[in-house]
Amino acid sequence: MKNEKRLVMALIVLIVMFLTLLGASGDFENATPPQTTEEESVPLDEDLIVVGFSQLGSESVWRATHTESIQNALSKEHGFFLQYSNARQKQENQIKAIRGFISQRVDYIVFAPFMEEGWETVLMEAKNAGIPVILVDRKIAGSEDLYTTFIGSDMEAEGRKAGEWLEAEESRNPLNGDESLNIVMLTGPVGSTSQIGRSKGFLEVARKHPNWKILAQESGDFTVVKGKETMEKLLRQHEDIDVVVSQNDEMTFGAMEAISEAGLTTGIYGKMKIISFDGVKDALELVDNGKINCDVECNPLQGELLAEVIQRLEVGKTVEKEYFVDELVFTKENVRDYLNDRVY
Ligand code: GZL
Repeated sequence: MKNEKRLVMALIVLIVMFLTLLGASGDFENATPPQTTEEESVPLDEDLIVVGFSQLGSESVWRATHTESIQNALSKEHGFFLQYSNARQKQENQIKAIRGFISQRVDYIVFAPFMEEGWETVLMEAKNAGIPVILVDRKIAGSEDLYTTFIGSDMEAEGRKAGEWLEAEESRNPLNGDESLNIVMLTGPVGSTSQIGRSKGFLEVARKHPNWKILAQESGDFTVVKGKETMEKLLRQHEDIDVVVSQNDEMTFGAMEAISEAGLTTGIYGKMKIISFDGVKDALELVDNGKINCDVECNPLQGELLAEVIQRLEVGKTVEKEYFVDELVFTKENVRDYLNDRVY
């Protein structure tokens, strides 16, 4: 079966190359294989497992680490041929890449869905082509039959952890009387699993505290620039913000710039408490120096687990429907135990 696949793939590549050399007119843009990190054709080596990987973008240190983790684990040395495509945070680019993988009859399709909605049609095409689909990092809405397994974070649990930290913090430093705790949330792109899960988890805890006032929930697109812009806007709209819940470290860096430029302070000894997500090294250093109060880890190192799961599928073993990576909560009390080992 795999030899047939290889021959078909090799034929596709040869036809495209031949027509390109002939200077054929017409739009082969959609026919050519998706962007790969190298321009080599798909291998004829029947032992390599061919994986098409559509990564949603390269918007954060977290995302770059996630990509690198998968590229390192699914290397030729480990028995894989990885076709990598960067969708630059556009769902239509992911759908195009997945169709490209289907036309090349890869062995597996792996993708980190930018948004939860909108995948039914293309994943039905993959299913009809008999190509297993594995989700990494984020989930999709719709039927679980559309994918074989999910490897990533429990985003709702991450949101709950953030709320539980704030509960504990408030019990350590109770507010005067019925004073309200004014909270703003910088979210990821609305409709992404990270935004949906983290918001849901945090708000579940917040609903137990009538004095917690959620003043605003606005997307900062998971980027430094947009995080700063959004925080500048919130500072203009709200005078007395006590807590900033920022759904990734990149937005936190931008928000802290805006807060500092407004002449305000953050952290253990500051005006505003900062709760962040991801736990990249630069953020953990800010936890260590007291500028960020709490950082809820989101673990991007998913490549090795992905490789293990694919190897299980290769020999016909069953796999779980979802695999959650291990994650911690970092505060000044424990961050020193992890800071030196943080490589991203
Ligand atoms: C979380 C991941 C998020 C990170 C951000 O699993 O989807 O996307 O928290 C990244 O840093 O941009």
